Amino acid sequence: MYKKSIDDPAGFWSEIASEFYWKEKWDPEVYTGNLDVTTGPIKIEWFKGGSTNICYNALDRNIETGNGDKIALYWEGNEPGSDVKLTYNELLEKVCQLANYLKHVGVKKGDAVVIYLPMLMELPIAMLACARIGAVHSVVFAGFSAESLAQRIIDCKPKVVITANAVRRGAKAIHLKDIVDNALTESEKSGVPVGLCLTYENHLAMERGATKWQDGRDIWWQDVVPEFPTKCEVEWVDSEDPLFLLYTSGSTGKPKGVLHTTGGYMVYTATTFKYAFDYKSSDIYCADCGWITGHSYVTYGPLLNGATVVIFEGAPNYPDAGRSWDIVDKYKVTIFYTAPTLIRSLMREGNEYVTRYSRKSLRVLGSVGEPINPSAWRWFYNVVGNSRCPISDTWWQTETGGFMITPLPGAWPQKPGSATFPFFGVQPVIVDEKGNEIEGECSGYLCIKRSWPGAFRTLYGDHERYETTYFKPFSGYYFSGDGCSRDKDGYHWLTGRVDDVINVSGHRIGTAEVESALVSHPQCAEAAVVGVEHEVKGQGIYAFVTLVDGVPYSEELRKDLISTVRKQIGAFAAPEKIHWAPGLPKTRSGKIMRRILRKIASRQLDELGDISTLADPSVVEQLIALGDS
Ligand code: 6R9
Repeated sequence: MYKKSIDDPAGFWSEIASEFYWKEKWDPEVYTGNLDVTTGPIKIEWFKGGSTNICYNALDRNIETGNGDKIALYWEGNEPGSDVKLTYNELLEKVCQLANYLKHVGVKKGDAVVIYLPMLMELPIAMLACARIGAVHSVVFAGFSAESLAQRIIDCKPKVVITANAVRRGAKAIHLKDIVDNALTESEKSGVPVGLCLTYENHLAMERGATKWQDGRDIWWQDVVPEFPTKCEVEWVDSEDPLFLLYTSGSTGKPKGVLHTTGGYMVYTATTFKYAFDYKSSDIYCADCGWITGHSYVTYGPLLNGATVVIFEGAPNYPDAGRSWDIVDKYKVTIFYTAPTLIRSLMREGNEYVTRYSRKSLRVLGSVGEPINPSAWRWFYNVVGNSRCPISDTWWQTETGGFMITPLPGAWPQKPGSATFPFFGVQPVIVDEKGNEIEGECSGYLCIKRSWPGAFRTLYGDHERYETTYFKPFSGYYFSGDGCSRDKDGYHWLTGRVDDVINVSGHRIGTAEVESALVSHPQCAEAAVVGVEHEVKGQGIYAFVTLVDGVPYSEELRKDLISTVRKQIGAFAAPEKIHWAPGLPKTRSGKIMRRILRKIASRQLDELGDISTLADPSVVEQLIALGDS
């Protein structure tokens, strides 16, 4: 199949795409459009001219083939014992009600809708409702601060923001609606007023009476949505019409609005889900729902296959570190997809939390978000999977839409820590600094030759940045931003980001975003942020901070700086360490040498390398001396 996918991409993908419902077939003459990424302007198109609807394919199509009474979603609440389930029929009804409501308030094809919801059923419901009417959803992770949410609202100008009043995670309740209120005030000040904030009352976390309210703008979901009809006509959209935007971090301060379109994304997420997890119709699938994963492998990929999905609202260590395996036994989960950071944190708690549960339903395990270190891989394999479940270590990105390098369970021998081989249609290459492809055993920069159906099509409102960031660094290829090595057997080993992006517990954070949050503090003159190895989170944020002249260092100021970052970006981006820096190592042209800062942060002081090109080499000594303060 791999060979066919490379030799004849049009034939390979059109055969698969034909299994879906198309209102209008694509034009076979042009359907692969432009797979070519060797010459600009980059314009990737798949199944051009075809019209379809991803919500129809995920729900109606499965119902028509007799799966209406099958469970589509199980929801497990934060508190053990709180749960809800929805069949495909019920899910479709809920999606249609919301879709009808959105139409009623004037949302049309192509309009943006921002969704700021925690892991409730309403999150996939809201995405599918938008897709049904051709609206473009933009989900903002509910760990983002008001300022980050505002920035995203200002960029995509939604007609509606959908949120919940609060969420419980572990023992804490987080008042989401307050965050949205602040974001909406902010966006209005910047000339982007949002007229409607549809708020789901999550009464297990907070009663409606306690929620701050702005009459005229805020509407309770439960008061309006259930009044609408449970059937809603589908809006047929072109294959290349936008499906969603998802903002991700790059190496500058401004987040990038990654835009995915409909047809190719649909075919690709469904196919990757099916093969990389060896999906069978009897499977029960459970996933951790970070960011893009919540789109491709909680909502679209699984539902397009007619799968049963378990989503979990809470924290994996609540009430204790056995919660994940409790869920596995409760729902007889067969495929469990999670992140290395979670595996490492549970590993530290000891095996008893795992072995207390049977886990005998498990069949396939999956990992995503960052490189999985071999010791965590072995623990996941031996302890969680009882040495009998293959691990799909799936390498992919928000930009790629779906899995790019991944094992196919059972198809070839695994190596702990390697994502193994490319998925169908994907041609990874490793290039050196000059952009030359390197063959055989090697390491370098990971690029992809030619396009694949799930690829993103642009950065919203900034096609030039799309080309410069991804297609200019190594001419003729898509550049992933990751380092990679290939061993003598051809296996791929991802080595982490090579750009200014830090991966904290699988969350992508740009160093520039954290730096600009720090320097917004009136007493901070300059900041330089690097990633350091972290036992549980994979990487932690380490910030070098220069204060305004005359301001003394203090513990209070350190705390204040950290809380500035929490407030501006979100708690997940809080620096692990603030390192006072009277000066930063700069070249004569004023460029901060992060290479040196990385070495100081990780205490690899004998590997500082050449520091003679610095404008003032003595700052290095100073920084080392202050390192333990
Ligand atoms: C899906 C997702 C993308 C970055 C990517 C890489 C890292 C993701 C990985 C992995 C090694 C894996 N990454 N999966 N590294 N092995 N299996 O995480 O998307 O949030 O856009 O992050 O995550 O560094 O470039 P996104």
